Amino acid sequence: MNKEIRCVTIGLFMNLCSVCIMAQNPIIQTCYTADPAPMVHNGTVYLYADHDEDNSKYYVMNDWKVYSSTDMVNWTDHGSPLRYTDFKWSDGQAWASQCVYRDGKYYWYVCCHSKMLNHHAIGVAVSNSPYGPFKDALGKPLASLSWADIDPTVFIDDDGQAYLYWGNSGLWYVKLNKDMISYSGDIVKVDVKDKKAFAPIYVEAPWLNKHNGVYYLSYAAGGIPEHIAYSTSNSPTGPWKYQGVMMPQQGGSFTNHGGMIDFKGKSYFFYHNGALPGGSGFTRSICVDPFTYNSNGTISPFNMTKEGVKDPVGYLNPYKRVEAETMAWSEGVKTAQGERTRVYVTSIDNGDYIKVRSVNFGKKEAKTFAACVEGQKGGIVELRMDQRNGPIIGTLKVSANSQWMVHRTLITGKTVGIHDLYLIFKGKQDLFNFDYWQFNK
Ligand code: FUB
Repeated sequence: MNKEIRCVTIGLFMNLCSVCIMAQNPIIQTCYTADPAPMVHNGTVYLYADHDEDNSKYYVMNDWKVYSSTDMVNWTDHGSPLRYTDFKWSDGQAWASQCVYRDGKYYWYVCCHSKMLNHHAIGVAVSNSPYGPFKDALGKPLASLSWADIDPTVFIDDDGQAYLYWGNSGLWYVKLNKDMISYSGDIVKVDVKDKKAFAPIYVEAPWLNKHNGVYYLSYAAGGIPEHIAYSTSNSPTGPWKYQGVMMPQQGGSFTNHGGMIDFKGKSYFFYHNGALPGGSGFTRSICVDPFTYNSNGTISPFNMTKEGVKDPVGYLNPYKRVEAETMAWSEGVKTAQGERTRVYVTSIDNGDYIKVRSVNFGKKEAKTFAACVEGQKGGIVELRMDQRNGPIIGTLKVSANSQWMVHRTLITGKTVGIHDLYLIFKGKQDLFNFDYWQFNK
């Protein structure tokens, strides 16, 4: 997000501080993100996201981003391992996507604009790691019927059959082969005008998932501005039954785009809105809220919230290397990607801060704090417990113009137990770049 917009809004933000103390939404504050596609794999939630460039007045979207969390409150930025330029057939508009895991590989289905066709098409990139690098698997689009080919969603059923759904103003699906990069059978057009099956106006953003044996197809509906509606079925290909509105239109973005997961015994709905300062329909931000399925399988409508996920489903271990770009909330800072450090925190000025939640310091007091930083003008990291103005447990000095190196300081305050940790930056402007940190007992 644009730092100037942030500074203008900071006064207002401070006044709202009692409200925002527990603000958890939007979950990414370092840039604008949209069209969330969460993936649960091996105890981690990976979040594949679109990226709206700062100050955009239209869809200015060049790359896709990856984040991860194991506790649903702290999110680590893994940078942008895929850009539209990785698809030689594309000349821009890196729109909605979804990544799925199968047999040791990660398949990232995207939509972007095709030079040759002069409309969007669906492509697929593959990697051995959820963080990439990803490579265009085909060198051409996987599906390219018309301008409506956007918003791919992929679901693998318990019997191993994978389904690719997509479409704006219309909805199509096809059965993917086991290789996940080809399909068999006809592309089927779904009758979204069937009032018993779908919301009065199906628009886009389909998401297919299964919970307790029921298939849920959620989608953006109602024209613009959009709300999220859903339909259910006892089969991944319908017939569908329209069940109503899941999330009403709200939040300052004329689009919405959802993704549903179950993780560690709870259900979560990811969506986007325009809630960050400077936010709009073209500078969107991803949020997540927990929700519950009713005992009859329906979902009662729920609103977007600022609080987001109140209860973490895990703890952060401060005695292992923690990437500085792991945060529950931040103000002022941005992230960047470099060769040596991959992703790091940058654009750090006086008063900026990072909050990390649910940090488990254990039963013994921490003794030292170490951070890998690269000094620009130099400054201080104040370590505060539980609140922005909570007790200081240590202060780390970073000298100006220093190369990437590990700086250490003694911990002088009490740490035992589970705490929220605030890393508060003091100095002037452009203090340092920040790669990772770790406490020692
Ligand atoms: O992000 C670009 C487009 O906006 C997506 O493809 C749609 O779902 C809408 O969110």
